[in-house]
Amino acid sequence: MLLNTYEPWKFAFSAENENIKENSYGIIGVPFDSTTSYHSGARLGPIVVREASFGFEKYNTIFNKDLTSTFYDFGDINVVPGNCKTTCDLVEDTVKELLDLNLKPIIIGGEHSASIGAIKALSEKHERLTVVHLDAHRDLAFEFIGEKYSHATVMRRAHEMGVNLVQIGIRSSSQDEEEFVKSTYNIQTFKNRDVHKHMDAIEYYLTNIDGPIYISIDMDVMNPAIAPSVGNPTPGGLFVSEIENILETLCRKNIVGFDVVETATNKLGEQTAVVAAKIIYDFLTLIE
Ligand SMILES: [Mn+2]
Repeated sequence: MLLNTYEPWKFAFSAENENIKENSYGIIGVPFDSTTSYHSGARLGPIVVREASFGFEKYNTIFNKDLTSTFYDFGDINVVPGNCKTTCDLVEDTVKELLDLNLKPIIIGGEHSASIGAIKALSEKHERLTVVHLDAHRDLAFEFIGEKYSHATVMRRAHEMGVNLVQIGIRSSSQDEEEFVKSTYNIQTFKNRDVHKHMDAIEYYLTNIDGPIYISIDMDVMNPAIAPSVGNPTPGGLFVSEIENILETLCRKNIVGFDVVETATNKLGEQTAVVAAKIIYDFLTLIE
């Protein structure tokens, strides 16, 4: 048990939180959606994703591999509804607790702002951190409706921390965001059509990333037919096999943190939660 968390449910295949093995992974949920601007409900993401995780077999047929990695589920953070900055700080504190235990964080959202605290903690621990960000949106606004801390400003805050960004699946952005990308040297973009047409080039690029990597997956990167219950559903989008290819490539690298955010449903068995659980399950299968 970490400070600031409680345990409503644990992800399938997670180990008991005792005799913690170093260099493994720790799951925390962030049941928060106070800056959501369209479809609300991401605060229930952690519980429905964990519930969906029990639908998978220990043997992962796609990768011909058993899920043998050790990981712990420390439950959900005691978020502060209505206060994004304080919640981001709590996520940062809790991720630092995980890092002190020599565990790498896996975060289940909750709105995308959950990533801000995690990336802050990791960017202070690791030099030359690269954030691989899968999303329909760039999330690079300096402010969103007057707020600096929001689901729509996540990657701008991360960029201010000095990280390199690789954005994959982008299909919606503002002109200001595009200008910002042009004005910087360390944001690489693979738009939605690149994923469908040039996956080899993306895999080659990811294989050659130097240094530690944080992976942030906004569920709205998926095609909305596959994952409709997200904060901002956006037509187009990735298919499950494309996520599998990207994860398989990235998991050969030095992954220091991982999040799957923006699952917004209160319905057990709803497909967005099932797909989010599968992405986490695949990640846990692929890492050693
Ligand atoms: Mn998004």
